[in-house]
This record gives sequence, structure tokens and C-alpha cells, in this order.
Amino acid sequence: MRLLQCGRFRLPLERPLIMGIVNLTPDSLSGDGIGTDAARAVAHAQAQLEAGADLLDIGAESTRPGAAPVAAADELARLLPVLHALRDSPVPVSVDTCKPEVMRAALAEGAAMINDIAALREPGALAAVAASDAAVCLMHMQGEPRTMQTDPRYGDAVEEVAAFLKARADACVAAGIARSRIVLDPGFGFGKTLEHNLALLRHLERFGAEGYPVLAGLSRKSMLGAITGRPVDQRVPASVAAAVLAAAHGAAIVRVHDVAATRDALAVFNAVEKTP
Ligand code: HH2
Repeated sequence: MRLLQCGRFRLPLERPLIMGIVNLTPDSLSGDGIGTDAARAVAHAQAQLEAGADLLDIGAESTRPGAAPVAAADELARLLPVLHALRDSPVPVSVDTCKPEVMRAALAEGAAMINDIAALREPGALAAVAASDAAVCLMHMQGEPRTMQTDPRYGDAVEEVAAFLKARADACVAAGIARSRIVLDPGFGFGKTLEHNLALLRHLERFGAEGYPVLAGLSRKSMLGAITGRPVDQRVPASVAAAVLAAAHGAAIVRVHDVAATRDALAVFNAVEKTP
């Protein structure tokens, strides 16, 4: 059985796993940012668990296009009380950060996964993860959040993203991170037009060609707004459809805001596609 090594957890990868988002930000893309209120964040995390999340992903810096950066000290002040309260979580807690300093402190506070939209490119990030037993999600992004949607361009988006992810996975392995700890993510909406995003979803299997599990984050994203004409607070049906399509194209993990709806949809998917 294929397993993802994730701190003290070993996650089976036969069926798509649901990563429930907990945004500790005042300005998140999805509009569900909880601000800096740790008690509210912990309550939201518990609700995501009760709804059936297989992992939690906690982020304290918004990565939406145009978002302003947050200082490491502020990111930590938001994250650490929540991580502390979730130390005995029954599922792995992932932390969405690019900063090695934040990674080290989060790992010391029990984080079982680092989710890095910069794919451990910050100096010191590879070493921070290598020194732990946590999993890591390496995401592709063209440019940086402030400007990435200005004019994204690729020759062949699928092959360029796949080559980048392979190079980052190779860098992880060279730094001493076991293959069984690595997850790859094409980074929907991160320096991509709608056409690029659709091509990535159509060819999602390609990102698993090196044998690593693939994570897909499509939930409530603007590409779904572009397709449906819906504002961010009305994108649950489109998000659920996108999660099922990602699963059908081989996603091992779907990163979502709406865990309960996604769980039911994936139960149908599993009954049809994953029952021997
Ligand atoms: N998307 C967002 C943030 N982190 N991490 C991974 N691995 N993949 C993604 O697609 C991804 C991510 C953006 O979504 P959200 O958390 O809703 O918004 P914000 O960063 O503005 O809080």
C-alpha cells in the first residue's frame, strides 16, 4: 500500500484524501479568513475535522493575487497558539508557509507537514524540512503572489510545471528528504490563466509520473468564478465538481474549504471508482 509519511502519521493513498483549509488571515481569497483569533481558528479546525477532513492546512499569510506579505513574527504569532491547541490532533496538521523560520517553529510545535507555495526555494527551507520527519507539499508558482497574475506565459504549461516540480523534488531528495514524504502540486491560479489552469487539470496525471502523490487546490478559486460567473461565496458546487474531477485525474489530496460537501461527493466517486 502506498503511504505518505507525515510526522507521526502514515497516510494511505488509495483513496483521495481531503485537506481542510483553516485560514488565519484577514484577507484570504475565499473570504473565510478567521483573522488572528486563535479560539475561532481552533473551532474552525474542529469543525473541519468533524466534517471529515483527513488533514488540516493552516495558513497565516494570504497568497491571493495581490496579497501583501506578512512578517515572520506576525505569522508565528497567529500560528503558534493554534498549533499548540491542535498538538494532539487525530489527523496531520499542515502549515502553509514559505519562511524557513516559520517552518522550524511550526515543526517544533507539532506540524506534520509543510505546505510551501514556493516549493522550499527560500534559503534554509530545504534544511528546515530535512531536519524533521514531516511531509512537504511542493507547489508550482510562476512569479510571486503580488504580481503573478499580471501576464502569465508558458510554452507548454503542463510540461514546464512538471519539470519544475521534478527539479524541486530532486532537490528535496538530495537534501535528505525521503521520497515517501513528498507531495507535488501544480499550483492552480498561481501565475496561470484560465486556459493554463484547465490544461493542468486535464493533465493532472502527468504530475504523478515521478511516483509522487499529487495535491490539487481548486476550492473557490477565481478560475471557478470565471467558468460559472459566481462570486467567491457561491462557488461550493463548482468547487465540489472540481475536487471530483481532480480525484478522477489522479489527485491523492484535495485542498478544500467545504469539507462536508467534498466528502459526500468523494464518497460517490469512491463507490464508483475505488471499490474492488
Ligand atoms: N492555494 C492557496 C493557498 N495555498 N497551497 C497549495 N499547496 N495549493 C494551493 O492551490 C494553494 C495553497 C490559495 O487559496 P486560499 O487558502 O483559499 O487563499 P488565501 O491564500 O488567500 O488564504
